[in-house]
Amino acid sequence: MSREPRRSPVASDWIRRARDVMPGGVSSPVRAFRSVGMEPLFAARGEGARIFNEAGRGYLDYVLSWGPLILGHAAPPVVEAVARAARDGMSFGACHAREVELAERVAAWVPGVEMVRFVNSGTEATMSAVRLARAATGRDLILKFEGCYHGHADPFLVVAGSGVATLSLPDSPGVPAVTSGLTLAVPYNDLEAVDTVFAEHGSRLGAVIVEPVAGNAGLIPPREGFLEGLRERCDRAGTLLIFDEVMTGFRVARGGAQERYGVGADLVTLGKVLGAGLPVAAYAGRADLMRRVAPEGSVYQAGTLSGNPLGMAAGIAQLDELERTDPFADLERRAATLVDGILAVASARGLPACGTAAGSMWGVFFTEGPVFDFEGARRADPEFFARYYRACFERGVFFAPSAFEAGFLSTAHTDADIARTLEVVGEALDEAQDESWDARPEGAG
Ligand code: KE4
Repeated sequence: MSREPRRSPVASDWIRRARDVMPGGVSSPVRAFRSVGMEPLFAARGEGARIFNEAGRGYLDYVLSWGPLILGHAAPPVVEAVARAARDGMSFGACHAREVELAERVAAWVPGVEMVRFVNSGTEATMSAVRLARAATGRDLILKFEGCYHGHADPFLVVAGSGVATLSLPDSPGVPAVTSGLTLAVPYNDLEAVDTVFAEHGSRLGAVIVEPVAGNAGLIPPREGFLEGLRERCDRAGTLLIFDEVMTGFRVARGGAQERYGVGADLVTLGKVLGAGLPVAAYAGRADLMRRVAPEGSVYQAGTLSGNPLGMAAGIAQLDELERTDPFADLERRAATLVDGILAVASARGLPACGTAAGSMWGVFFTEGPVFDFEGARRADPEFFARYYRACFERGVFFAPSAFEAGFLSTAHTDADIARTLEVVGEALDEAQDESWDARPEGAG
């Protein structure tokens, strides 16, 4: 379905106008392309595996709205379901069938989930899950992992990944020390450090929250025994284990990381794929925990647009299409082909690189491997990445504009798309080795 690109001011005019009325010209920091020293992409539309700018130029898209678009842009089943739902009304502020139908699907797909509460963002999901865990245990301390990102709620902006790492921000101003002081952080994959925390604070530890596959420091998979080790330690101390599956849910396996690694969490947070591009997220888990949430229990959490009928329709359509087509094995194969191809292209040029795929999430670091934690991820040269990134973008491949993000793949990406991407990566690596080339164009914000 090709349409004439809409006539509009060139991107630089949009960027100027955006920066006049929005901080950094963006609605979310990592979209600003700052760490790669470029003017940001201004998207006009998406179609399948491609995103198009205002001038109508298409880019092979491996960001996919930071994960939600597992079927690609404007997937017909999703678009048709949302259009149908919209004709019945945009929001009810009342119970409706579609939220029940999506909650039933989540309970059927995600191991250990008996009850679900919908919210509007991953941040809401994680902050609510932590509040629930603190209420259920009567304990205030939480443990997170360096480089993991659980959204921008105060408790999580401690050595966070994603945009916080991308912009090399200190732990965010505005978060009171009394709050961040309740959050402990240790290196990802480091069970010895976890043991130290439990030894010193175990009786006060309400929750351990972890990305079961870390996707906000590049992609860092759990080492053998890491997730199992967290489960054992939480059980021994009476601490709740929260899997933040906002990114991994419905992507690293049909049932997410719990299914992929065979480790059960007490609570899981979900988002991204769950909403198919609309603002839908959820926290979920055992009934004995979830029944503590108001109005059944006293843990308060609420939301004007939670369970929004359009978001529910999008989520149902996307999950039903995944159910019908079961693309998970094929997606993992393609993601592995992409990663292996990038590593081969780097190796052929004598460049250090390591990386892997987990389902249709993937990541490559241009540094000697393996990378097990955030410190390892930060060994890669950011200026090299910025030169490489710009060269890929100029050749029509849109990766996440940060070394501290995971890549994604959709069912719309073809083998030919991946082959083309590998050609581009080779040319970009050649160009990026020319250190004389300035990665920061004039006027980059
Ligand atoms: P949101 O509040 O952005 O919907 O979700 C927060 C969140 C929670 N947990 C995990 C594991 C996440 O990856 C995220 C958000 N992911 C980032 C990208 N890595 C969102 C992109 C952005 O901030 O613009």
